[in-house]
Amino acid sequence: MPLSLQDLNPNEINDWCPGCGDMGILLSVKNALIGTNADIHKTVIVSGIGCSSKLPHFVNVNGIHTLHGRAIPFAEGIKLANPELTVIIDSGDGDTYGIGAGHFVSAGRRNTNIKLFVHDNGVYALTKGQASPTLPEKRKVKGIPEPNINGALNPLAMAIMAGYTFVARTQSYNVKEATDLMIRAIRHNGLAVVDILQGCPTYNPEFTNMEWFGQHTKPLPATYDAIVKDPSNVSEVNQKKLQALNTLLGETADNMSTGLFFQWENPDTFEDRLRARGIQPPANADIADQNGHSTVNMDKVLEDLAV
Ligand SMILES: Cc1ncc(C[n+]2csc(CCOP(=O)(O)OP(=O)(O)O)c2C)c(N)n1
Ligand code: SF4
Ligand SMILES: [Mg+2]
Repeated sequence: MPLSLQDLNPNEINDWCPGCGDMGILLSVKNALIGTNADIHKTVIVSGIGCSSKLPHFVNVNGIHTLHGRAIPFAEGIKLANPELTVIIDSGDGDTYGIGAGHFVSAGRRNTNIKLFVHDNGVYALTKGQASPTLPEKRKVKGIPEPNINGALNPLAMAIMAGYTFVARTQSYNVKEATDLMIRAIRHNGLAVVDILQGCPTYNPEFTNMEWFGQHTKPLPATYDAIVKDPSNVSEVNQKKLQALNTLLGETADNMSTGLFFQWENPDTFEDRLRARGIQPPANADIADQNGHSTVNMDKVLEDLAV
């Protein structure tokens, strides 16, 4: 039986504020799972802490709501333990680009086949709307007494530089585009990030509503070709990265593009690198013989760990 919305959240339960963009993202995630014909027993959604990070509770797949800023290492561990799983992270901009920034950058060096869907609302919403790392300088939101004194990070330019092999942006109220990019990210063999500009009507109502996104974002031109055709051609890879960086760095906070900026089906994932060293995923290891007797030798495990 094909997967349906009914299978993924029969009661449509969530506890976000009315109009919250997280609901559009939730619908897009569910659509993307249906669109990729996901096996709900082999799908895991990982999150950190924040309003956005509640998402795993609202989808009927395996889920883990971890620590603030730590979704990426949990997700990497899950994927390496059992590469058969589809591992998706749903976390906030604060969680991913603030407290989790070190993990965000380091993940690029590994290219583990996991997917980051970042709910980018410009604020730490769960803790009452302080400025997040993507809130532009001089922008005033409800949770800060004066306009933002810090400049904003450019997370997708950071992702390109760090080594992410699929880099895209969309917005929470464009469920069609978000679903499409999520499906492509899930099908991509490698580390993918989709930054999702997200409406927070409670703490950032002025700059994250449907009308504002409609006026200040536009799809990348149809002529923009994000995909590396020959994965082994370093100069093509670099040319496509430069194209993405030029586009991202040429944007302003009031004029942003949505769509796929860069994709490189780099065959060298972190799973491949471990396999090349003869390291097998623990989930594939034999743990018992035909009679059900344990074959695990703890002495050997402890010996391997000794320094
Ligand atoms: C180690 C740690 N520091 C701080 C907090 C408090 N805290 C909880 S959620 C959050 C910010 C969440 O912001 P974001 O990731 O953007 O998610 P949003 O609520 O906007 O969806 C903070 C600072 C915490 N839970 N743990
Ligand atoms: S505070 Fe903002 S992000 Fe959190 S549930 Fe409400 S609208 Fe959504
Ligand atoms: Mg946020």
